[in-house]
Amino acid sequence: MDTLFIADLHLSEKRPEKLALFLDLLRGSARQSKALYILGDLFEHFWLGNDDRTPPVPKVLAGLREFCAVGGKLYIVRGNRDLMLDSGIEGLTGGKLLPDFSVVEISGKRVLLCHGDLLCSRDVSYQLYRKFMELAAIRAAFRALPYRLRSFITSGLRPLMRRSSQYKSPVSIDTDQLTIERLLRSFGCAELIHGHTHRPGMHDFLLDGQNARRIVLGDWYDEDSVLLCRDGERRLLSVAEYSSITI
Ligand SMILES: [Mn+2]
Repeated sequence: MDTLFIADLHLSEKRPEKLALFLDLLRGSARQSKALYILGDLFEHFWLGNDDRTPPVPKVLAGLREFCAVGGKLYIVRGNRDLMLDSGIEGLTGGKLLPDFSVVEISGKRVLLCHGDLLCSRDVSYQLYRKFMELAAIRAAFRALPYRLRSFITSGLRPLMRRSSQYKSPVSIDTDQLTIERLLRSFGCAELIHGHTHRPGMHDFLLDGQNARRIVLGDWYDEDSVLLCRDGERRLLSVAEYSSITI
């Protein structure tokens, strides 16, 4: 049976076609899968908390709830846009929130999953920002703010981060191979699936003399990338391609 992976959907009312495509996927071909994994950055905006009702959040939550209610297995990993996600998302969707690094077994193989931002270890300022946002006191303080203030703060974060990344070299914001190898070793995996960089691809390399593979999911801005895992097979497909082979 198929296991599906998606990431970086960046769903927004500004791209109604991608929103509709995702809701169709949940109502249609994704139901044929054993499990659906969303590896972060489901929404374009920063997640405000469990009371986040920024459009298209209500529609998307309803779609995920329906998917789970009919027996779909949903797993969510936090991305940099959904750093404020917590276990409350489980009650809102019926899915399960996974740790930032999680190991799943696919056809007997241990596969490491993550969003991908933590692999970009050379981006020191981002990693510092992320550590700061993870502090329990900061998270509690953010949650305690009124909804409108949280919305105001996070809408200011985006242009700020865009501006700061303009001054970073492409190498410094890409994934770091040594970090990847260290993580694969420590989790006892030879395969990694992640998103975040928006550069879909499959990268084969040797890890301590053994074949290893890193699969990068694409985003849903211009494309709509789905990774299909069927037994030992891995295919990066568009939603239309995936749907056509599940019929
Ligand atoms: Mn990301």
